Amino acid sequence: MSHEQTAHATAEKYDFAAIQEKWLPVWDALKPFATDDATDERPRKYVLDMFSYPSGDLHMGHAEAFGLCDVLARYWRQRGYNVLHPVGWDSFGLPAENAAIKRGADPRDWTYGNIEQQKASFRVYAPSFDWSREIHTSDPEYYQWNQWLFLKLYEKGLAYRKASPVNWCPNDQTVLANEQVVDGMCERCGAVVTKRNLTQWYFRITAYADRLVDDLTQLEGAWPAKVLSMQRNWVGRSTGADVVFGIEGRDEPVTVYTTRPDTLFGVTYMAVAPDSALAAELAAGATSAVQTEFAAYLEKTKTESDIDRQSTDREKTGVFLDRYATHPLTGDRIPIWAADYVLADYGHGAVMGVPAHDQRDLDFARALDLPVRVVVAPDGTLTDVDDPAETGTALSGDGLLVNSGTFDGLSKDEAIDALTTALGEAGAGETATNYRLRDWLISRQRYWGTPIPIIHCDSCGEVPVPESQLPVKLPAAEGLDLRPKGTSPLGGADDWATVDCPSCGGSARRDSDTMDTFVDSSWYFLRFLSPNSDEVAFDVAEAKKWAPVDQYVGGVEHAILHLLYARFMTKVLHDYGYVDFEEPFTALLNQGMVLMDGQKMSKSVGNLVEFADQMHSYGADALRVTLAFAGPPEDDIDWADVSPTGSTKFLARAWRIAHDVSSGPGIDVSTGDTALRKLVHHFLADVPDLIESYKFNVAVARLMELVNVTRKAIDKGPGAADAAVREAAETIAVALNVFAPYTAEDMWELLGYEPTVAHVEWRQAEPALLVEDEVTAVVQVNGKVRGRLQVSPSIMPDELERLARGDANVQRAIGEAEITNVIVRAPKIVSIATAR
Ligand code: ANZ
Ligand code: ZN
Repeated sequence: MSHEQTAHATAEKYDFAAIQEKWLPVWDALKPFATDDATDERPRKYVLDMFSYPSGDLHMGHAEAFGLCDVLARYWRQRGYNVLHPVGWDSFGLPAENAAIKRGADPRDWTYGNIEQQKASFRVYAPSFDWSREIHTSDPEYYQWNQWLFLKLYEKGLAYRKASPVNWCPNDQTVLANEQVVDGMCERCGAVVTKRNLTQWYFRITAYADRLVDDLTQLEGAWPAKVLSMQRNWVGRSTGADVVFGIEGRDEPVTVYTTRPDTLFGVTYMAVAPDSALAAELAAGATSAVQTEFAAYLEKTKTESDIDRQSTDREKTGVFLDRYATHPLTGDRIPIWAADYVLADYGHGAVMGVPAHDQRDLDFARALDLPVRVVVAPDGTLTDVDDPAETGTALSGDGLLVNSGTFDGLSKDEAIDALTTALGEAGAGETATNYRLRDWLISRQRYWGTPIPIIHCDSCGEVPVPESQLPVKLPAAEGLDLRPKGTSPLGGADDWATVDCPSCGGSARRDSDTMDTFVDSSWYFLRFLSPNSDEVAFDVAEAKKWAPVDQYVGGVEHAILHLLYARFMTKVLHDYGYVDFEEPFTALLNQGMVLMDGQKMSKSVGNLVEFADQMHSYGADALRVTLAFAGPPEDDIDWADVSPTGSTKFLARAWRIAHDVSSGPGIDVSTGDTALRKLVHHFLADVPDLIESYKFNVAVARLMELVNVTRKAIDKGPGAADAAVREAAETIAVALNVFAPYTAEDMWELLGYEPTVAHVEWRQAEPALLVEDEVTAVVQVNGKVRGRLQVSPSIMPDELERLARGDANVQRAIGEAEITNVIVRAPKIVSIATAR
């Protein structure tokens, strides 16, 4: 038997299930990731996964997100930081309610049952959570602080109620925020979304629009560029001008918003949103025939979503209102139309129609036979212009002004300034900024959410529930009709809804709406800092210590909504003086998705990979290593392309090394084999950068290399007793802790130490061991040695040639002669031939 065979035959078998069973109770007792030591002086880091929704057991998406985030949490601990890595559940929301309706159960039972299941799975998967900080948003201990926050916003006029047309899902029978309407359909159920006029609660996020855009510069480089641009686009800030048009037969003028005041001379009509107050008023002043036509058009418009109305491949329609505006500079008569492509709640709900230069306007003008007037010509002359009226393509590009009186010849940018100034002088306009962002609609007519802490009193109106009376607890679900019907189920809980007015003592009713669950998740990262406080939402001093979140990890599906709301709430809390920062998440990693056979996993497609099955077959460590090794974390992972079996083999190899090491702890490592030590110390030096730049897959590859070389050192020499082998094995155990905590812990024990390896600090690389060996490269010119260079053995040919040509002796030898040939054999020889 060879030496190699002996070693293997005597090694025990790597048994992931036994290792898991062995360490779980030890960790339960040890609570290695608790962060309750107030005297801990180490620098802090707050590492957070996006909030988990308890929709069932954990799935592969959770495995990836939580596995990768845990790499960072465990890593930073080993770098000497006091790391806060909490976990909680975003446990209010429609799915619980819908499931409860389907099964006639209480949403509570469904929700808390799922939480228990996910907790049990998390325990085994073993992210390094501080379990003592667990929170559930559906606990009154949590949601009372949503109510408190609501009152804070209310106090500042940032929470308010108004009647307006809102997105309505006829299937879920509930309102939806703009963000929850995707391509005109309900994000949750896919039903076509319609509009309803309802009185709803809003948070005035538009008051923060500028800061929500401007502060993105703080996140440049630390958040994915794509997310930054999605945030920017969602706020949709544009600048242009407000232009005031007089209206014949009306005292008040009408203001329109345009991004192109330079096209003012090209206006051939004005269009107003049919569902605006202005349209109704203008129509009311027209003939009865117009009124009838308008009324029918308005009814039709009301059934259309904003997306439909703005869709470019839809025939444009409108109703001429038989009214006229007056052009602010030329005095021309401008016909006024009602057109559904104009939205009531953007800008001023009215546009100046410039068909020659705006495609929507051109489509409208062509459909309704209105004139098209070119006022910006690419070459500054009308002669070569393709007439948009004929081509059907608007001229939206740059050019010089024509047909524009004294402004002719100006460039687009010059004209924007000049016309805005002229309008200002005429008292008919000024520079204006507009935002696509709307206020955040937060009320829902559903049961399973935070009750809005407002009481409606006939004499006093809206009365906030006094803070001392919080929480306003949800009434029991039993006996309530939870089915969606357009009014909140809470209204049916009469005992609950009927209260004395806190202000006059008279009989009053509670607001029966509940809050959008995005309110819950807009500040939860602060609750983790004082999860059990019944005095405050979060302790300001704790927030000073821990917040903002240093590293946030989650899916790109939250690139807009959740992040925008959390950023908004942070700014509100900042302005209140509760936190001293304005951005909640300093760095963001968006992990990709776990696919199967190139597709999103789903039961209906039949390609579902179950987390529980994978855990059963391979265990937590192999799963975590597989996910980390699969590729850059931002990319999607196709489960068909990865090999958990390969990961298991790697882990077994690593584990056996610890088993084979025959020296004891504390051996003088400086006596170890130099070649192996160099590899270990290069590893120690390089891997931190790899992990900090999210190159987890490369870090795992380096770990695999280290395991292979160490195995060779054991089997082929210098042997299992060499000090470098122990140093390598310990390094593997410590590094493996970030990817495969069970295997690492077991190795650590085999190496003669106490748990837990998770607390062992990353070792410093010794600079002396990082110095690369050098070799001498010879440079010949026409066969004679003219230079010698000290270079790295792994130097690339290009680099070697560059160094050779730069050498002073070599240059002297070449002189003015022309180089005819260069042969490079890296790292040893460069041979240069010249014409003589
Ligand atoms: C005239 C014009 C000429 C326009 C031109 C554009 C190009 P953004 O960039 O998205 O902010 N608009 C203004 N209010 C509107 C409303 N309520 N519904 C639909 N469209 C509206 O869009 C600003 C432009 O959208 C404005 O500039 C206006 O059309 C249109 F060559 O005015 B523009
Ligand atoms: Zn009252």
